[in-house]
Amino acid sequence: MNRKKSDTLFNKALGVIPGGVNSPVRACKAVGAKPLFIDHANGCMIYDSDGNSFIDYIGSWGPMILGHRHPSVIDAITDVLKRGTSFGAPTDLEVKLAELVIEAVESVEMVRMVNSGTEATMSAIRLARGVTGRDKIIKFDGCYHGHADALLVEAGSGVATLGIPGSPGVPDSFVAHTLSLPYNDIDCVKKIMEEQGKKIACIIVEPVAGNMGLVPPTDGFLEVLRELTKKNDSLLIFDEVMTGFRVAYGGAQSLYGIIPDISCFGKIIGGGLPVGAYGGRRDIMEQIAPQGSIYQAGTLSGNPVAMAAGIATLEQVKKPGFYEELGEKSDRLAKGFEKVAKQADIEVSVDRVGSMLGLFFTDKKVNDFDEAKTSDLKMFSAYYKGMLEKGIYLAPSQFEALFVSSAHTIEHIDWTIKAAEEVFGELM
Ligand code: KE4
Repeated sequence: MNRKKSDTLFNKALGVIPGGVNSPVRACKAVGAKPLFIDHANGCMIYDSDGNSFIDYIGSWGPMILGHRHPSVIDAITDVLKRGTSFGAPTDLEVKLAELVIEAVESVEMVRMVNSGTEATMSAIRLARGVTGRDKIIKFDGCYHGHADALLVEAGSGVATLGIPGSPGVPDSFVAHTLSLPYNDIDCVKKIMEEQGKKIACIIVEPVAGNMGLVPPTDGFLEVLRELTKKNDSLLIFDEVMTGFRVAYGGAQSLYGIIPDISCFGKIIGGGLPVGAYGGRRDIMEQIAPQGSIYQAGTLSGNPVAMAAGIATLEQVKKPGFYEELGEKSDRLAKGFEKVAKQADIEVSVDRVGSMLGLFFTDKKVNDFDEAKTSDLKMFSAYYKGMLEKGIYLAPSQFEALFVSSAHTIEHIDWTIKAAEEVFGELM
């Protein structure tokens, strides 16, 4: 594959941006590759600076559930630009997006817009600590909630990808109150909550983990978190930055029938522009400044251009049948991967929740981070590179998920399965 322009751009980028990228996982270090520089995208296709084209399963790491440049999103952005780009004052658009989120997610009675998933979870943690007057928090190994200091403990995604234990620059005192437990380990959570429950401000969890690869919750796990937080007057925070409006219109909480106290959102609600949000019960959210005393702020929070993109996106995904059709395509892909791997006698564990897919090179079901880390990372790298050569753009890390959009057609799905069949054949 000709990648001359990407390599030239990467060399330039390396001189002016740390690692040549503005987010670590994009550097493709984990798979021993260099990043392609993207020129443009349309629908489910992405085109690099050398004119190579790919079927895109990263989708900007989740936001592009409609595919790239969906006409309704582009129109909405174009229209709002006639009004301006940022006022630092309330607009009708942020009220509209808030109403859409509240209408979609049963547990959310009020919502605050921020500019990233990191801001959303960081603010949710501060809110939980402020409301409960407690300091300790529980997260789970392999879950990634953004790069706020208190949450960079045993994190997934880029932290796991790069094998960074936590991160230098985070004082021990900043994570002294953070307990990280094995995901899906009900007995461990029960034990810790029995011992320390009354000191725990909140449990924050990815209801479907997407940052250690895709790891769904095992039966009863989320229910136990809900029960134990209620029993101890702790708050349950669902980090739905990735799963929100991805796995269902009401998020993972609607799939599993759990009502968390606070939910975090991002990605899809911004339609490709920088948006995060956190929301929940009115009595909790009313404690956020300026209504309450728990502080959180942001110059560009509720930015009208970003709100317009988010509104246009949610108005599309709420249409009847959207998630059913997306699920059918995603199921076809998951089953296709399993079939061609089996034909090539390659051990893979494929999982799917909605249009989030995961593929581990292992013969066992992956239920937590330790198990995810035992999968064959070398095999993953070879698979990643092989698929890229065949025009399939996958996340350059075993510890990420794969996203199907409504712009992917059956032909794109079948083309991808064919590519996997060839790659698995070559791998053997
Ligand atoms: P951002 O600050 O990157 O918008 O969101 C942080 C975040 C919070 N919670 C969950 C469940 C997330 O998945 C994320 C961010 N996801 C990663 C991909 N796994 C973003 C990609 C990147 O870091 O470049």
